[in-house]
Amino acid sequence: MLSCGQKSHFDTFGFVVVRQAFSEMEMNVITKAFDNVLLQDRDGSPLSETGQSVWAVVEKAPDLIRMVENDKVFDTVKQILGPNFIWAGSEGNITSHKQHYWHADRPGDQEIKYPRLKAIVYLDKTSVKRGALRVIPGSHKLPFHTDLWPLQANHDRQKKNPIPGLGINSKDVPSISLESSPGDLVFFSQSLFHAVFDSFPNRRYIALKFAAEPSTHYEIGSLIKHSGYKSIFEPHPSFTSSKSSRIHSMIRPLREAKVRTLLRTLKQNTEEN
Ligand SMILES: O=C(O)CCC(=O)C(=O)O
Repeated sequence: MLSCGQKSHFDTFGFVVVRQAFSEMEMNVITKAFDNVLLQDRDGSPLSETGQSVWAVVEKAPDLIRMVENDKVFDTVKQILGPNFIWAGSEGNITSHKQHYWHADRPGDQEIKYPRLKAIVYLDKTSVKRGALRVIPGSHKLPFHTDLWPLQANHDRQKKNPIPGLGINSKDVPSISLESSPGDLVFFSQSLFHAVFDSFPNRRYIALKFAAEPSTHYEIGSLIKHSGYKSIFEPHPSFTSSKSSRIHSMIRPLREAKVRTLLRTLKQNTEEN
């Protein structure tokens, strides 16, 4: 559970860090499960120089699924997104790049209206000088979000320094670094601008993604656009066969959204014919 102060911090600045949400013992279990899933995914081969990304990493290991059911994750997400929040997938990453330029995961003023949340657990220590996630506080809100559009354009296309339209280098953009030790949980709005600089090889992290219950066709469309129809509407068998009421509560609204989408398509097709 977030305190009132932490919740206000999230609402105002777009992120909150829960320190030592997981104990050392829990982190040992999580790290071992993560390493196993990624090793299996590359068929036991050595890690490539370009790192590795695995979608639905959490869904592939019971020890990782337990993270999502944990109060520190589940209750916090519920506080931020509301009781009917949905599961929007997970990623396991071992990064090799030195930097990841400024971007919002769900950029644009329309996207801001639909709350989506990322929770990251870094499995290796990061610091200001060594690969910590940087964020621009308050950039999940309008009009600041659109004022920062040159950052998104630079991420999507040129990757230039200085940044066209802002005239400063990426590393000099005013921001704060969210240093992290294993066990910390970093929550941030997917509309928030974030970046990584001075990273190191084999930096490992697990990202859990959540969204408020979709209530409009735009929101359903956005989920499909960003996550893919299959990964949104066809949850992993480990989730559909789970005995956990928490896991089911996160995928149930998706089933309802899928039915609404199919009915709408059917109606459109009928009207066209
Ligand atoms: O590499 C990281 O720490 C965060 C990656 C990132 O930018 C993202 O998850 O969108």
